[in-house]
Amino acid sequence: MKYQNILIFIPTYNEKNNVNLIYSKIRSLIKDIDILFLDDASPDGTGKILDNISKKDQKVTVIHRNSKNKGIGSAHIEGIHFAYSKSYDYLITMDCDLSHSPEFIIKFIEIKNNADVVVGTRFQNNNSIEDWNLYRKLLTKLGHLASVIFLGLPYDTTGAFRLYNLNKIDKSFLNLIKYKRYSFFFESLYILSYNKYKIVEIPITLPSRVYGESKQKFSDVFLGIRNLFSIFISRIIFSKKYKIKS
Ligand SMILES: Nc1nc2c(ncn2[C@@H]2O[C@H](COP(=O)(O)OP(=O)(O)OP(=O)(O)O)[C@@H](O)[C@H]2O)c(=O)[nH]1
Ligand SMILES: [Mg+2]
Repeated sequence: MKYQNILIFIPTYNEKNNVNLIYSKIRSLIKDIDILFLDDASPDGTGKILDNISKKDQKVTVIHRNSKNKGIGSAHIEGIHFAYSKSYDYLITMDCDLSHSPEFIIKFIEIKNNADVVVGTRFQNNNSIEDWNLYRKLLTKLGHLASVIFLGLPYDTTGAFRLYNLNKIDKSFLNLIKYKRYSFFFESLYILSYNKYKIVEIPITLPSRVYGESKQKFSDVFLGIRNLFSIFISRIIFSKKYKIKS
Protein backbone atom coordinates (compact mmCIF):
# COMPACT_ATOMS: atom_id res chain seq x y z
CA MET A 1 0.00 0.00 0.00
CA LYS A 2 1.12 3.58 -0.69
CA TYR A 3 1.18 6.00 2.19
CA GLN A 4 2.43 9.20 0.51
CA ASN A 5 -1.02 10.77 0.60
CA ILE A 6 -1.54 10.19 4.32
CA LEU A 7 -0.38 12.45 7.15
CA ILE A 8 -0.32 11.56 10.83
CA PHE A 9 -0.77 14.51 13.18
CA ILE A 10 0.31 14.41 16.82
CA PRO A 11 0.06 17.44 19.15
CA THR A 12 2.50 17.43 22.05
CA TYR A 13 2.85 19.16 25.37
CA ASN A 14 5.37 17.81 27.90
CA GLU A 15 5.72 14.40 26.29
CA LYS A 16 9.52 13.99 26.52
CA ASN A 17 9.26 10.31 27.47
CA ASN A 18 6.71 9.48 24.80
CA VAL A 19 7.83 11.18 21.59
CA ASN A 20 10.71 8.86 20.72
CA LEU A 21 8.59 5.84 21.63
CA ILE A 22 5.61 6.83 19.51
CA TYR A 23 7.84 7.87 16.62
CA SER A 24 9.69 4.55 16.55
CA LYS A 25 6.49 2.55 16.93
CA ILE A 26 4.92 4.33 13.97
CA ARG A 27 8.10 3.99 11.90
CA SER A 28 8.41 0.30 12.63
CA LEU A 29 4.84 -0.20 11.44
CA ILE A 30 4.94 2.04 8.35
CA LYS A 31 8.32 3.15 7.15
CA ASP A 32 7.27 5.86 4.71
CA ILE A 33 4.35 7.71 6.27
CA ASP A 34 4.58 11.46 6.92
CA ILE A 35 4.22 12.65 10.50
CA LEU A 36 3.52 16.17 11.75
CA PHE A 37 4.14 17.04 15.39
CA LEU A 38 2.92 20.32 16.82
CA ASP A 39 4.54 21.32 20.08
CA ASP A 40 3.37 24.23 22.21
CA ALA A 41 6.70 25.21 23.75
CA SER A 42 6.76 22.27 26.17
CA PRO A 43 8.94 23.27 29.14
CA ASP A 44 10.26 19.68 29.44
CA GLY A 45 12.19 19.91 26.16
CA THR A 46 9.84 17.84 23.98
CA GLY A 47 10.33 20.34 21.14
CA LYS A 48 14.11 19.74 21.07
CA ILE A 49 13.65 15.97 20.94
CA LEU A 50 11.21 16.42 18.05
CA ASP A 51 13.70 18.61 16.18
CA ASN A 52 16.31 15.86 16.54
CA ILE A 53 13.87 13.31 15.13
CA SER A 54 13.00 15.52 12.16
CA LYS A 55 16.68 16.18 11.43
CA LYS A 56 17.18 12.45 10.91
CA ASP A 57 13.87 11.73 9.21
CA GLN A 58 12.74 13.91 6.32
CA LYS A 59 9.21 12.63 6.62
CA VAL A 60 8.81 14.20 10.03
CA THR A 61 7.78 17.86 10.31
CA VAL A 62 7.61 19.84 13.52
CA ILE A 63 5.63 23.00 14.09
CA HIS A 64 6.50 24.99 17.18
CA ARG A 65 4.07 27.43 18.72
CA ASN A 66 5.08 29.70 21.53
CA SER A 67 2.48 28.91 24.17
CA LYS A 68 0.05 26.31 25.43
CA ASN A 69 -2.67 28.93 25.83
CA LYS A 70 -4.00 28.44 22.33
CA GLY A 71 -5.50 25.08 23.32
CA ILE A 72 -5.46 21.48 22.14
CA GLY A 73 -8.36 22.14 19.74
CA SER A 74 -6.48 24.93 18.03
CA ALA A 75 -3.51 22.55 17.63
CA HIS A 76 -5.79 20.10 15.81
CA ILE A 77 -7.26 22.88 13.66
CA GLU A 78 -3.73 23.91 12.68
CA GLY A 79 -2.86 20.29 11.88
CA ILE A 80 -5.92 19.92 9.67
CA HIS A 81 -5.15 23.22 7.86
CA PHE A 82 -1.60 22.00 7.29
CA ALA A 83 -2.86 18.73 5.77
CA TYR A 84 -5.19 20.57 3.37
CA SER A 85 -2.47 23.05 2.42
CA LYS A 86 -0.06 20.24 1.53
CA SER A 87 -2.79 18.39 -0.41
CA TYR A 88 -2.82 15.19 1.62
CA ASP A 89 -5.81 12.95 0.93
CA TYR A 90 -6.11 11.63 4.48
CA LEU A 91 -5.22 12.90 7.90
CA ILE A 92 -4.94 10.72 10.99
CA THR A 93 -4.91 12.51 14.33
CA MET A 94 -3.81 10.91 17.58
CA ASP A 95 -2.45 11.60 21.08
CA CYS A 96 1.22 11.25 21.86
CA ASP A 97 0.86 9.46 25.20
CA LEU A 98 0.59 5.96 23.63
CA SER A 99 -3.00 5.64 24.81
CA HIS A 100 -3.68 5.66 21.07
CA SER A 101 -1.79 2.54 20.06
CA PRO A 102 -0.07 2.99 16.70
CA GLU A 103 -1.21 -0.53 15.67
CA PHE A 104 -4.71 0.89 15.16
CA ILE A 105 -3.40 3.26 12.45
CA ILE A 106 -3.45 0.29 10.07
CA LYS A 107 -7.12 -0.33 10.87
CA PHE A 108 -8.00 3.31 10.21
CA ILE A 109 -6.19 3.14 6.87
CA GLU A 110 -7.92 -0.10 5.90
CA ILE A 111 -11.35 1.53 5.98
CA LYS A 112 -10.36 5.04 4.89
CA ASN A 113 -12.44 4.88 1.72
CA ASN A 114 -15.59 3.65 3.41
CA ALA A 115 -16.07 6.86 5.34
CA ASP A 116 -15.59 10.62 5.38
CA VAL A 117 -14.47 10.47 9.00
CA VAL A 118 -13.28 7.42 10.91
CA VAL A 119 -13.49 7.71 14.69
CA GLY A 120 -11.81 5.40 17.18
CA THR A 121 -14.40 4.51 19.80
CA ARG A 122 -14.10 3.40 23.41
CA PHE A 123 -17.75 2.48 23.63
CA GLN A 124 -18.17 -0.56 21.41
CA ASN A 125 -16.06 -3.05 23.36
CA ASN A 126 -16.43 -3.54 27.09
CA ASN A 127 -12.70 -3.75 27.73
CA SER A 128 -11.65 -0.57 25.87
CA ILE A 129 -10.81 1.44 28.98
CA GLU A 130 -10.20 -1.43 31.39
CA ASP A 131 -6.85 0.01 32.58
CA TRP A 132 -8.25 3.33 33.72
CA ASN A 133 -9.06 4.35 37.24
CA LEU A 134 -12.66 4.52 38.35
CA TYR A 135 -12.79 8.32 38.25
CA ARG A 136 -11.65 8.50 34.61
CA LYS A 137 -13.97 5.66 33.62
CA LEU A 138 -16.91 7.42 35.20
CA LEU A 139 -15.98 10.78 33.68
CA THR A 140 -15.60 9.25 30.23
CA LYS A 141 -18.90 7.39 30.40
CA LEU A 142 -20.78 10.42 31.73
CA GLY A 143 -19.22 12.57 28.99
CA HIS A 144 -20.38 10.06 26.42
CA LEU A 145 -23.89 9.98 27.83
CA ALA A 146 -24.04 13.79 27.83
CA SER A 147 -22.92 13.96 24.22
CA VAL A 148 -25.54 11.36 23.21
CA ILE A 149 -28.25 13.41 24.95
CA PHE A 150 -27.16 16.96 24.08
CA LEU A 151 -25.70 16.44 20.61
CA GLY A 152 -27.82 13.49 19.59
CA LEU A 153 -24.65 11.72 18.44
CA PRO A 154 -24.01 8.04 19.15
CA TYR A 155 -20.25 8.36 18.48
CA ASP A 156 -17.20 8.69 20.71
CA THR A 157 -17.15 12.47 20.32
CA THR A 158 -14.41 13.35 22.80
CA GLY A 159 -11.58 11.21 21.44
CA ALA A 160 -8.78 12.49 19.24
CA PHE A 161 -7.99 9.24 17.37
CA ARG A 162 -9.57 9.97 14.00
CA LEU A 163 -9.07 9.81 10.26
CA TYR A 164 -10.34 12.65 8.06
CA ASN A 165 -10.92 11.85 4.39
CA LEU A 166 -9.90 15.32 3.26
CA ASN A 167 -11.10 15.10 -0.34
CA LYS A 168 -14.59 14.36 0.90
CA ILE A 169 -14.78 17.07 3.57
CA ASP A 170 -15.26 20.73 2.71
CA LYS A 171 -12.37 22.55 4.33
CA SER A 172 -14.63 25.38 5.44
CA PHE A 173 -16.03 23.21 8.24
CA LEU A 174 -13.02 24.51 10.15
CA ASN A 175 -14.45 28.04 10.08
CA LEU A 176 -17.51 26.87 12.00
CA ILE A 177 -15.53 25.55 14.95
CA LYS A 178 -15.71 27.91 17.89
CA TYR A 179 -14.08 25.94 20.68
CA LYS A 180 -10.29 25.79 20.73
CA ARG A 181 -9.78 23.59 23.78
CA TYR A 182 -11.06 20.06 24.52
CA SER A 183 -14.59 20.94 23.32
CA PHE A 184 -13.11 21.07 19.81
CA PHE A 185 -13.49 17.29 19.64
CA PHE A 186 -17.25 17.09 20.09
CA GLU A 187 -17.97 20.36 18.30
CA SER A 188 -16.03 19.33 15.18
CA LEU A 189 -17.75 15.94 15.06
CA TYR A 190 -21.13 17.55 15.59
CA ILE A 191 -20.52 19.90 12.64
CA LEU A 192 -19.41 17.02 10.41
CA SER A 193 -22.40 14.93 11.36
CA TYR A 194 -24.79 17.88 10.94
CA ASN A 195 -23.48 18.30 7.39
CA LYS A 196 -24.20 14.64 6.67
CA TYR A 197 -20.66 13.44 6.39
CA LYS A 198 -20.37 9.70 6.78
CA ILE A 199 -18.88 8.86 10.17
CA VAL A 200 -17.72 5.30 10.76
CA GLU A 201 -16.38 4.07 14.09
CA ILE A 202 -13.80 1.42 14.85
CA PRO A 203 -13.40 0.00 18.35
CA ILE A 204 -10.09 0.84 19.99
CA THR A 205 -8.52 -0.21 23.27
CA LEU A 206 -6.99 2.60 25.28
CA PRO A 207 -4.33 1.76 27.81
CA SER A 208 -3.91 4.68 30.22
CA ARG A 209 -0.79 6.80 29.85
CA VAL A 210 2.43 5.39 31.39
CA TYR A 211 4.75 8.42 31.15
CA GLY A 212 3.97 12.06 31.80
CA GLU A 213 0.87 13.72 33.12
CA SER A 214 -2.59 14.39 31.82
CA LYS A 215 -3.10 17.94 30.58
CA GLN A 216 -6.79 17.84 31.17
CA LYS A 217 -7.83 19.97 34.09
CA PHE A 218 -10.99 19.80 36.13
CA SER A 219 -11.94 23.17 34.65
CA ASP A 220 -11.94 21.50 31.21
CA VAL A 221 -14.71 19.19 32.39
CA PHE A 222 -16.85 22.15 33.45
CA LEU A 223 -16.10 24.03 30.25
CA GLY A 224 -16.99 20.90 28.30
CA ILE A 225 -20.39 20.60 29.98
CA ARG A 226 -21.13 24.29 29.42
CA ASN A 227 -20.11 24.07 25.77
CA LEU A 228 -22.14 20.89 25.21
CA PHE A 229 -25.15 22.68 26.59
CA SER A 230 -24.45 25.72 24.43
CA ILE A 231 -24.39 23.56 21.27
CA PHE A 232 -27.62 21.91 22.43
CA ILE A 233 -29.30 25.34 22.66
CA SER A 234 -27.92 26.33 19.25
CA ARG A 235 -29.28 23.07 17.78
CA ILE A 236 -32.74 24.10 18.90
CA ILE A 237 -32.66 27.82 18.19
CA PHE A 238 -30.18 28.43 15.36
CA SER A 239 -29.41 25.03 13.94
CA LYS A 240 -28.44 26.53 10.54
CA LYS A 241 -25.36 28.06 12.07
CA TYR A 242 -23.61 24.70 11.68
CA LYS A 243 -24.32 24.45 7.97
CA ILE A 244 -21.17 24.56 5.86
CA LYS A 245 -21.24 27.45 3.40
CA SER A 246 -18.81 26.62 0.63
N1 LIG B 1 0.30 21.07 21.15
C1 LIG B 1 -0.44 20.82 22.24
N2 LIG B 1 -0.65 19.54 22.60
C2 LIG B 1 -1.40 19.32 23.71
C3 LIG B 1 -1.98 20.35 24.49
N3 LIG B 1 -2.69 19.79 25.50
C4 LIG B 1 -2.54 18.45 25.37
N4 LIG B 1 -1.75 18.16 24.29
C5 LIG B 1 -1.42 16.86 23.73
O1 LIG B 1 -2.65 16.28 23.33
C6 LIG B 1 -2.69 14.88 23.60
C7 LIG B 1 -3.81 14.57 24.58
O2 LIG B 1 -3.55 15.15 25.83
P1 LIG B 1 -3.69 14.33 27.19
O3 LIG B 1 -3.10 15.10 28.30
O4 LIG B 1 -3.18 12.94 26.98
O5 LIG B 1 -5.23 14.35 27.38
P2 LIG B 1 -6.13 13.14 27.62
O6 LIG B 1 -5.79 12.06 26.64
O7 LIG B 1 -7.50 13.66 27.59
O8 LIG B 1 -5.75 12.73 29.13
P3 LIG B 1 -4.84 11.50 29.70
O9 LIG B 1 -4.70 10.48 28.65
O10 LIG B 1 -5.52 11.06 30.91
O11 LIG B 1 -3.49 12.06 30.02
C8 LIG B 1 -1.28 14.55 24.12
O12 LIG B 1 -0.50 14.18 23.01
C9 LIG B 1 -0.81 15.88 24.70
O13 LIG B 1 0.59 15.99 24.73
C10 LIG B 1 -1.74 21.70 24.05
O14 LIG B 1 -2.20 22.66 24.63
N5 LIG B 1 -0.98 21.85 22.93
MG1 LIG C 1 -4.15 11.00 26.81
